[in-house]
Amino acid sequence: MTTVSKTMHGRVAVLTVDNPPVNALSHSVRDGLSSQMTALASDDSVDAIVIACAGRTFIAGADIREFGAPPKEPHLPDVVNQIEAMEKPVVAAIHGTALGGGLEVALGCHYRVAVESAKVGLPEVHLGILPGAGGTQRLPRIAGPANAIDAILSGRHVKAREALSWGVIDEITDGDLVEAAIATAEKAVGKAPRRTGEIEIDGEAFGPEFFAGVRKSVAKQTRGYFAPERCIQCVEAAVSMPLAEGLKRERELFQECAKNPQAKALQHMFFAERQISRIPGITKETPRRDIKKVGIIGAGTMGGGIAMNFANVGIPVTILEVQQEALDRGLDVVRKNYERSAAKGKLTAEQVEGLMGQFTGTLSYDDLSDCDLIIEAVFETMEIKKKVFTELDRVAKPGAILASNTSYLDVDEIAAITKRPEDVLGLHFFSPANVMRLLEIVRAEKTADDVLATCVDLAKTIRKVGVVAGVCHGFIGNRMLSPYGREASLAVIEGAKPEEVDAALYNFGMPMGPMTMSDMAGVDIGYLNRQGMGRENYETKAYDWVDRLVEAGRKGLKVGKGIYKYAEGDRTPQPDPEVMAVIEEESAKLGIERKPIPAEDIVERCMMALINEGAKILGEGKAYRASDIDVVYVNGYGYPRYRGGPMHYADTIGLKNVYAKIMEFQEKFGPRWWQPAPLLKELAEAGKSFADYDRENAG
Ligand code: 3H9
Repeated sequence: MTTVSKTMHGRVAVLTVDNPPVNALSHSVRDGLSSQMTALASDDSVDAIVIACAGRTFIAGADIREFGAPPKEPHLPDVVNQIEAMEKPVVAAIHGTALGGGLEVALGCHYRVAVESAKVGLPEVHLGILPGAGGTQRLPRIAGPANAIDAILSGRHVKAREALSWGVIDEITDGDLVEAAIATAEKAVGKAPRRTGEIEIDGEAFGPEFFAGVRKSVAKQTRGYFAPERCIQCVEAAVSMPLAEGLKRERELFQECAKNPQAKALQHMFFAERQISRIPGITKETPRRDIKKVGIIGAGTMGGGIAMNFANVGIPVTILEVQQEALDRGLDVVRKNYERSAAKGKLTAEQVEGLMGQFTGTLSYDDLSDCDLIIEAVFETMEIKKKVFTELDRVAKPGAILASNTSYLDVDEIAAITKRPEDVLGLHFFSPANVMRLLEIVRAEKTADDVLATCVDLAKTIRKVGVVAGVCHGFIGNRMLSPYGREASLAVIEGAKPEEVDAALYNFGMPMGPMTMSDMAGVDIGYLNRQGMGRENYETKAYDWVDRLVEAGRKGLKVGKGIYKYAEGDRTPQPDPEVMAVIEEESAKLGIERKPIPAEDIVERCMMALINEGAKILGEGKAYRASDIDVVYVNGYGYPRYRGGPMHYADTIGLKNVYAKIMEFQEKFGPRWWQPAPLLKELAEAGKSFADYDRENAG
């Protein structure tokens, strides 16, 4: 298939790349560009060349689907070098996004013309690699090392105006893009070639201190990641070496990144996040309902946060509370959140007022009668939820979608209280709801397809990562959190200190350990949950020590002490000998001889517990794909993205080994909590992976 075609416009050849959906640099595109360049170089009827793209975007990068396959010539770095070396002017005509290899091709061109809405960027770092076709050498030359390092490390999409100010774009046109590019090409004919790679960098200001500063500024957000440090080294090379040597260094470092397992994990996440909206039974043709107005029940932290998501995208919200005071307080918190953004320069005072103008407060259910979607975010008991849904059933207009933000409760039972269970589903937001990207969309037994389809689309509209889950206790995320927390807590009673457990999991890559997380969420929440469960339904050994702390008033960070203690106004957890005394007493009571537990053992137990529960969820059909579970854990629980989520991590260990480990734990710790998921056993015995399972069940 020809993906690069040529048309003549006077003496300018326009090459059009047409490789849907995003004009990725698949082999045929590289080959097409390269052979066209070779032919055009010696074609006397051609004075100049324009590279443009058909469809929605300029080239969005290398073809990620080709990664891992044996590379085929021509290689992209050679194609870019070939374009740059042309004696005839070459102009890139950019619309949509010129990303990764796409920007590298554009930087190989001698001029770049763009439309106002275009964006450019080098997002390779998000895929665990680095710009490997000269991007790390050419961008610092044209935009300066500081702008380049910002773009390469953040991977952000830089707007055309900003790129113009960096010199990356030469001209923004509001007319016809290709015509503007042709005009630029014609003007350049006869002038000396203008090659990005020949620009000299004034290295004076970019010595070791500059790079030390860069490393320091990104240390926190890049902790554990392999590629960012290599990106920095590439830009160091750009500053200190001639182009050819810099390109060689870039190649070596690119290969190092590509070989690192993180690249595979991050690329898995890229595709996993694009799979989530593929839902069995839902197609493009499935009707959608119009969501023009949203109602929220509850103006607490959760309700307010949820409401902000809709206001942010211009959907008006009515918030309901039982008392005026609570309503005022809730709206005030929302305002303060926006004002904080304004103080950081992210919003203007006018925008804050505009956003607040999207909110209407009410104390009456009747005011929700014109809402297309109503989400309740009230106290987490079935009794209260049922009361709310009975009211909603009374006031909501026909066709309104009714959603519960429950984190654990049975959505089928909630739906059954209404006369319209087909309109009911769960929309489980994560706290803080205006910040966290994850949204679990809980498909109840009777949820109508158009309700589900509407909410899957809506998740994208409000910029969430919406993953569909089935009804079960805790859905995907919280259900998996439970055995993870149990193993962490058992490690403490068996001999590890809370800070050792936290350090082990933090070093694995979690943003914080489970003990710190408990303190932050409030240790009393788990306590209350257990009180409601009955001692026979959970592992008392794991939690009696925690419950003693709660009973002694240690409810967590909010009261300045929990599993850790906290200095006034300081959120840093500090180990507390009083807590250790309680733990040691509880261990003694249980007849446990406390022994140190190596960090790897702590991590292994917690991870195996997560994976096994994930496999149960998958086997029961409560998640459609193993990769959906990965998306939940990475976006909702801070699981290190560079490990690709717990299910991908399991694949990297090998399911045979995972299964063997779980059987070993069964032997060692007893069968009560260590029953391998039937699906895990089946896959392990068949020598398959979760990725195989996803592939085989994709349809
Ligand atoms: C690179 O360039 C390396 C070089 O430096 C060096 C090499 C030596 N390849 O996101 P969407 C698919 S690394 C293959 O839903 P949007 C995507 O899977 C690359 N496929 O659309 C989806 O397929 P499906 C650096 C790709 O409008 C469909 O296109 N570039 C690629 O929301 C639509 O995608 C990047 O990292 C690709 N490169 O957003 C850019 N990109 O329909 C990655 C997309 O079957 N891409 N697909 O699910 C993006 O950021 C967004 O896709 C983009 C469009 C902003 C372009």
